[in-house]
Amino acid sequence: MNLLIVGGAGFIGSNFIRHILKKYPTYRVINLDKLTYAGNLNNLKDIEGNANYQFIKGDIADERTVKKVFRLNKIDAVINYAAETHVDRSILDPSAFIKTDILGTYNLLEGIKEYKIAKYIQVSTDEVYGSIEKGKFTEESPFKPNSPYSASKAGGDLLCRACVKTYGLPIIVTHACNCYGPYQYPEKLIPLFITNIIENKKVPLYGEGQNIREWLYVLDHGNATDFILHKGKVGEVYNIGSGVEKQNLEITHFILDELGKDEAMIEKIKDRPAHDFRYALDCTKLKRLGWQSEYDFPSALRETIRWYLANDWWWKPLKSGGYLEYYKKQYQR
Ligand code: NAD
Ligand code: TDX
Repeated sequence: MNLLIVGGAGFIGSNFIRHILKKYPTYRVINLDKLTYAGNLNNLKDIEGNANYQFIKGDIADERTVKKVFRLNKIDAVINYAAETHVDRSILDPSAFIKTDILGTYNLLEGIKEYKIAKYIQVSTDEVYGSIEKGKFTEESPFKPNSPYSASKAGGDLLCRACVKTYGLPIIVTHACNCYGPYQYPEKLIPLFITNIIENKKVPLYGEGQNIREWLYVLDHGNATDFILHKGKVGEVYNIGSGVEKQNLEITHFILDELGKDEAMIEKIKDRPAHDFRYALDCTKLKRLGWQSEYDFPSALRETIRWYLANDWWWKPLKSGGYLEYYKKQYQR
């Protein structure tokens, strides 16, 4: 199979490419990525020389770039990981989110229509459903996005829905919960807190740290996407979750304990605007199809902490740009 992976130099996409090349030695992977601040060829250093792997630098918001990739390559399936993904950045400057997550998705959909691609997976998030105090979101839950990030993702997802209904395009949309694991940019909760503590810096916890997220190991996200690529039904939507719900404060204590530090390292800061209280996914549909998660939370988070301890060559340069300090200042009490 010839796979076009879009946004494969980021966190989830790079872990997925590694998984695919290892599990399916006959598959060929093209990785189309703009290499934004979050795209990093160091994420794929170990497979650079693999004969079945090719990297193309390009922006999906540019129609000509996308058309050229479809025209010049034989592609059986497309998986779209490319997005601007950080909620805090979307609050400070939404423009790139609109361009990539909506217009970029549109350009890819035009490509699969014109070149009659057999399968397209739109990798999306639980955040499009909004926040839920009790119970879980199903695939039928309405979209109620609260941040410019989730609104942009919802826009891309709705274009997918429209293309299924209007043109019968072979699209599957997935909504996953929060992921963690190796190669996650150190701006998201788990890698930011691990690397700050390793550097003996305080960790900026929004509000009282009561907000709840459902946490999925990145390799489980990869297993699920692999499963959906081969067994998922086109035109369908699938939630991908773990059932593991944790308050941010619990996550913070877990990391502090593992790294031998105490709560003196926590700095409670002003809350994120429109901070969603809780996300939780009902994954009955995907489980009925036969998928189940393989990794348990404490072991996988411990493994993640060990990875960041062993790989400061990877994350130290990413923390030196000053951007993290800049946007944290916007939230100070
Ligand atoms: P990431 O920010 O680590 O990586 C995004 C990648 O997309 C980067 O390599 C970047 O260079 C690339 N990209 C951005 N704009 C582009 C453009 N215009 N053209 C081409 N490439 C571009 O993101 P991630 O955490 O790996 O998330 C991947 C996908 O999964 C996203 O669509 C995100 O919404 C979704 N998702 C993420 C999570 C999570 O917890 N991280 C959970 C659910 C869903
Ligand atoms: O410094 C911080 N302090 C803090 O308290 C950061 C970065 C986060 N938080 C809180 C906010 C959230 O309640 O931790 C929780 C997780 O925050 P993020 O890591 O920013 O993730 P979230 O906002 O939940 O969105 C993530 O999950 C779904 C990803 O960034 C999205 O790309 C994905 O779609």
